[in-house]
Amino acid sequence: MTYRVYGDLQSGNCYKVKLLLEHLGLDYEWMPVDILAGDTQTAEFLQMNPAGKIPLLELPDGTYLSESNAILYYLAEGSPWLPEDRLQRATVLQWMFFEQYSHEPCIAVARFIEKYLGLPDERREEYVSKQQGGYKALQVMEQQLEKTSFISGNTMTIADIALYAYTHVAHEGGFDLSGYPLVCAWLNRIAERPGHITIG
Ligand SMILES: N[C@@H](CCC(=O)N[C@@H](CS)C(=O)NCC(=O)O)C(=O)O
Repeated sequence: MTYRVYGDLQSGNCYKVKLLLEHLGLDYEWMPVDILAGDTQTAEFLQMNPAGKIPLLELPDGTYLSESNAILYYLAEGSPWLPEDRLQRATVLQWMFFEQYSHEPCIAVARFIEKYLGLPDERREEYVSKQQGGYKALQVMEQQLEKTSFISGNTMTIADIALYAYTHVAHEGGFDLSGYPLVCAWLNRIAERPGHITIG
C-alpha cells in the first residue's frame, strides 16, 4: 500500500502535500474530500481525524497524520527539503509556524471567503479585517528575501512549499502582490523548479 492523502485540490494546505509528494517522487493515492459538502464532518472522517480537517495523510501502516506542515515535515525527513543542521532545521520550523500563525489565518481565510463562499455580505467585515494581517505577513517575507534567496536560507525547503501554497494564490483573496517584488521573484523561482505542479 502507498500513501493516501485526503484532500481538496483547490486548498493550499492540501496542495502543499501534493507538491512535496511530487517533488519527492513518492507514490500516493488522492482521496477527494469536499469540505463544502460536509465531508470532513462525517462520523467516518472524524474517526480518521477528530479535528475534522484536511489534509490528512494515511501512512502505509494505516496511521493517520494531520496538519499540513507536520505532514511536510514527516515526508521530507532524510531529503534535501529538510536540512540536517539543528539551527537550519529550527529555522525551517520557524517559518512553518509563521505560516500557520501569521500568514495562513489571513491570506487563506480571505481567499476562502472570496473564492469558496463568493464574498457574502455577512463575511465582508471579516474579509476586510484579514487584509492588514496578510499584507504584514507579505512584508515580513519581502524583508527576509532581501537577505536570502529562499525563505529559510539559500536552498529550497519545505518552508518554501508551506509559504508558496497560499502566497501564489493570494490575489484570489484580494491581495495585490505588485508591491512585493522579491516575493514575486521567489514565487517564480519555486514555480520554475523541475517537478513543480500547479494547484487545482
Ligand atoms: N492547520 C491545518 C488547517 C487545515 C484546514 O483548515 N483545512 C481546511 C481546508 S484548507 C478544512 O479542512 N476545513 C474543513 C472544516 O473546517 O470543516 C493544516 O495546516 O492542515
